[in-house]
Amino acid sequence: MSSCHYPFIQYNSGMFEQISGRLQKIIRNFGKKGRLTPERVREGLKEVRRALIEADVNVEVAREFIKMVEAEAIGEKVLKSFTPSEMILKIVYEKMIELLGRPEPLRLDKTPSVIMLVGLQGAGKTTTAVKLAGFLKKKGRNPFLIPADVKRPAAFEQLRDLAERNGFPVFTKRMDNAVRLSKAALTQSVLKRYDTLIFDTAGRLHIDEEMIDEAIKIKESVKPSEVLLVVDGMTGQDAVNIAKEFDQKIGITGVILTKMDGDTRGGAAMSVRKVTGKPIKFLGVGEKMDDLEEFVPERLASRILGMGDLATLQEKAREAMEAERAREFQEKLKRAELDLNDFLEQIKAFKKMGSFEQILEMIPGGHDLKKMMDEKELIKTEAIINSMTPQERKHPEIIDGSRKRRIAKGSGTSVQDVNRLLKEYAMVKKLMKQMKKGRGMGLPFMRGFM
Ligand SMILES: Nc1nc2c(ncn2[C@@H]2O[C@H](COP(=O)(O)OP(=O)(O)O)[C@@H](O)[C@H]2O)c(=O)[nH]1
Ligand SMILES: [Mg+2]
Repeated sequence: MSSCHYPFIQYNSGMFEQISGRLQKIIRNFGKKGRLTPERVREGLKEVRRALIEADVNVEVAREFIKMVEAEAIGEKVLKSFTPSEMILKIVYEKMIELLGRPEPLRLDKTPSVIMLVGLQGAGKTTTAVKLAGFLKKKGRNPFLIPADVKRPAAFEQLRDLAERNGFPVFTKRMDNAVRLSKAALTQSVLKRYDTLIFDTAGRLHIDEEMIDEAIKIKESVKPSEVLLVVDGMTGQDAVNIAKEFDQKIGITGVILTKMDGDTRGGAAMSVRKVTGKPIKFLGVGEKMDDLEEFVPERLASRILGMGDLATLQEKAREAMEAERAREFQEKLKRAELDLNDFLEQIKAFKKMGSFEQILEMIPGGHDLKKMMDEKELIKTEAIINSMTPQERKHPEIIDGSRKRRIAKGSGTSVQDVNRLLKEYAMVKKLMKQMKKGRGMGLPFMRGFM
């Protein structure tokens, strides 16, 4: 396989510009030649860590992230067809995805389901409420917007105007008590058959008791399926601290990071899941109604790294690993020293290589080999081999009738099963011999891999 120097293409401008520029440079510095020695890994990762801290990633999170990447990079099987920088890029990308956390879809489990938006003033709650209504509408739901900020008439008008401009129903009754208003809205939604309610609650410039108390009361009375914190993604660690505090005081189910289209450094996005344990659900990426994205960790990680299509890189790594494993197997075949211990291991390795199965279909005896990879067969094979003595595993030819009965009994299988396994093993052994003599079929399927 030829080297697949991965093109370092800057693909996203604006968003995460600073952090992605830094990371690209550091990763490129791992170089195109040589091996990823532990020293080289540690040296480079020190810089990655510095870049993360500069991007306002939580210090603990940065430390842990580096530890994860380091463990993998040092333990990683060196892929000969990959340059050190490609290898590091692949690992950083995968660990970044892990750090961002698995996406958790909106929970809409009741009729009506209630989504409550909380957050500080200016975070983007009202805008996000209307964006969410649009998102839900596209999913075939029938959303209803509720302005639950009774103190500020402007807040009420802002939501009503935005909702009406976009054609979404909105609760227009004015009341001076947020809890009573919430209950009234809930009643109306049942009458009008709205299936998803979005509550836009009051925010403050800072977290204060009054706001928290009101949010808790609304939460208790409307029993939301989701309490989503809307937080300005540009504020880095502040965003994370706000999330922590809201979660402790009110209890949130997820986070929406807004203003990700701006010059955000990425710290909030990279830290919030790890620090709060709460999933990122959406990203706000602009002021327009369509500027709301469902959180997809792969996409966000690619943006933070400033490179497109990292999935292709992963695919290439997977292929290279398969090829190298196949090469190892070929070496063993050449030496014709495959015993029953290796046999089991090899069948398992084969099984992991999806593409291998098609190739097996094309070689004589390959079909039987493929059958052995069946999950049930594998369990049986393993049980049978485990019931053999080490001596029997190395020299299966000593297994006679009485030994077969003992092995069958010990493994909970039948003598026929034991016979079949021995036959399959003999077949593989024969393939090996042909291979060693350098004639016969010469395992053409292997050549395809090399
Ligand atoms: N660029 C950008 N601006 C946003 C985003 N979300 C909200 N805004 C803007 O942020 C400001 C405050 O939003 P608003 O919804 O009123 O915040 P609220 O006080 O939490 O309700 C408004 O000018 C919005 O247009 C976003 O994702 N990107
Ligand atoms: Mg508002």
